[in-house]
Amino acid sequence: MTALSSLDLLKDLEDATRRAAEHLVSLQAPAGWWKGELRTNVTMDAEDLLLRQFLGILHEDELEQSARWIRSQQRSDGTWATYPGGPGNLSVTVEAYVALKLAGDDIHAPHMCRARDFVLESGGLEATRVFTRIWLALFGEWSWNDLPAMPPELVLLPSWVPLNVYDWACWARQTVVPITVVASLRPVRPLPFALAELRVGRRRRRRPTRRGVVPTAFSVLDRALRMYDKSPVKPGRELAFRRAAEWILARQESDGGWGGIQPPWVYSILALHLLGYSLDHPSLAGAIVGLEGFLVREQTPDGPIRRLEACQSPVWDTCLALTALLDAGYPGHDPAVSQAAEWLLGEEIRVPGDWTTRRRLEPAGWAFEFANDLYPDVDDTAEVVLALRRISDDLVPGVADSVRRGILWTVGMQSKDGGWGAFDADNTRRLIEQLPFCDFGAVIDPPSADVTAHVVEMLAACGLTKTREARRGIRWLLNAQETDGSWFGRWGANYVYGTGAVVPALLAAGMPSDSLPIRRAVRWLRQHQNADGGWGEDLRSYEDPAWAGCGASTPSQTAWALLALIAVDPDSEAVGRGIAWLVDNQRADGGWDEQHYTGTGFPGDFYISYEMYRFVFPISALGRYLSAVGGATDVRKVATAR
Ligand code: R04
Repeated sequence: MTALSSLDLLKDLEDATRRAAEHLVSLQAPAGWWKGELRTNVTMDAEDLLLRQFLGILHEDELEQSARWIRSQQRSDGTWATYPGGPGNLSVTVEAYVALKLAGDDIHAPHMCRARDFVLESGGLEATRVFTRIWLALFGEWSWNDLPAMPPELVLLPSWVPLNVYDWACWARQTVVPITVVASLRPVRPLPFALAELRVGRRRRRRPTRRGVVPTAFSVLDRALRMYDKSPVKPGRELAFRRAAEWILARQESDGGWGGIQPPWVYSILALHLLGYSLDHPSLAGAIVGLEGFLVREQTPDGPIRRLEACQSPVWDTCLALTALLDAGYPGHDPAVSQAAEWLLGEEIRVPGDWTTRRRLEPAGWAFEFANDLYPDVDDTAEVVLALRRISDDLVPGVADSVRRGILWTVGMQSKDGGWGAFDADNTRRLIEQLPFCDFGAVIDPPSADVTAHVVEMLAACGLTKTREARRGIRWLLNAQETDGSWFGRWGANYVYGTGAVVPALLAAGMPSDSLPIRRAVRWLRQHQNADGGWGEDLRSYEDPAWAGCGASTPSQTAWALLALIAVDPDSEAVGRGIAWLVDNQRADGGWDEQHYTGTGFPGDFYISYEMYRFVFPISALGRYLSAVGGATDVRKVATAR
């Protein structure tokens, strides 16, 4: 007997699923896409103000509205964090403090004193990350001499030389090229104030000093490069600047940005400006105007606020929403479904990008954002194919061809070890991580369990389980299972995300549900089900193993665990309690609330809240559960309960 065997409960469940799907459809844009807000942390807003201040284009109302948002995100202990409920973060707090000081906040006001106390207690400006100190250097509050060497000649290295830009993850590559230009031009434009009150007067290492051959060699190299920087004659530097400018300009996208993400966008603007491009130059003007598209504006009782998205997720949100509606039984001819499919077809990428450095393939696939044609990614492509393959080519002509091209591209992007990274193949050279410059975030893009699982699930769904590529992917996944039975989540939090991705993939690929890897994974998931029936995993799990699988229940994480357990045994008691959690925590309008961030940008350093996760994954879980237990096959037809 399951918790939901009675007819009444089944009806409630069908009703909940229908209301959730209708709520999701109500959020669809007329053009067919979905896009939830992507939230990160206030460094986005602080850096936006600092960029505008540096360029001399900061308007009073922008300053006031961003400052209002930044103030609203400060916690009672005076700190800002990289995610709600997370520990105070020194670099985020310093950037927020500087932005508020720029907005005119009195440094003797209680909120500024509390922030400053935390900064000083945590090692002051001297202990912030390299990116923060670059911003300070731009305003003369940090010496360019006291930053790691970042020579622009980097862009001249051919792709077989270690440390060349194609050894860097695409997001780091697009950030580091413009930064080398900025850091070698060493501009200083003083703020109307100093930041002496944030200094402790001595350097404290952020990370323990690294020992060994490579760190020693790199610190020697760093010193040599800094001496070169000081020498009056630098042959090659002009060529490097020219090449860097060409490299940057060639990668500007139609929305005016770079890679669809804030850091390359902001540093490319700075680099072009410092290389002498005027703010009216079409590239620069387009870049600055384009940033407006990433602004979220909101009216609050305290007045209007503006905040900046680090990135926008329309393709990702749309393929997940499409899958959710299909899981709830929406047919291909439903307008919400067909419009989403048609929009996705139009987003297919048919031009080569930086991924061609490592793989010669016919251009295909999908990127995450509206405009990021040079960086399609494997994760989006796998999820788009998983959704589109369920749409008949008669209904949406062209689907079959796009799906076929997407599969070929994805298969071609497999890394040598059998797994898949997000944006590149074989982007695994750990050497870069040891550079003194690299003290923040992931700088390489090696295969991960979550991306590899999505690809394996896609190959299985397309009948390609028996291919050599799929078999190697499966073997990679089995190898990556943790000793406790879970899988690590690179792009979602955390082991619940990884395990929730891998289990359905392995089952789709024919792994028996009573095989050892699946039984171990199921046991791990059951062990981490909360007493309330849901699942949650705090982002602290990335730094403290005690938090693995533990945290307050959230809709998206509950759904991830359920997607795995439903695929194994929909009649289990754990599934019944998880489904009940989703139903009990649904809002009257059919949606769910989610305070916690459940997306991962960089483990340990950068986290993301995807607004749509709380809506799409519960619908998939409810829909798949319904069809597994013999409920409605098309929830649109379910009558309103009671
Ligand atoms: C959820 C899985 C789909 N896919 C994840 C891709 C997400 C988009 O990729 C990125 C988003 C990012 N944001 N910010 C950064 C970033 C990088 C991504 C970022 C980049 C450089 C620096 C700091 C932040 F790759 Br420095 C929002 C696989």
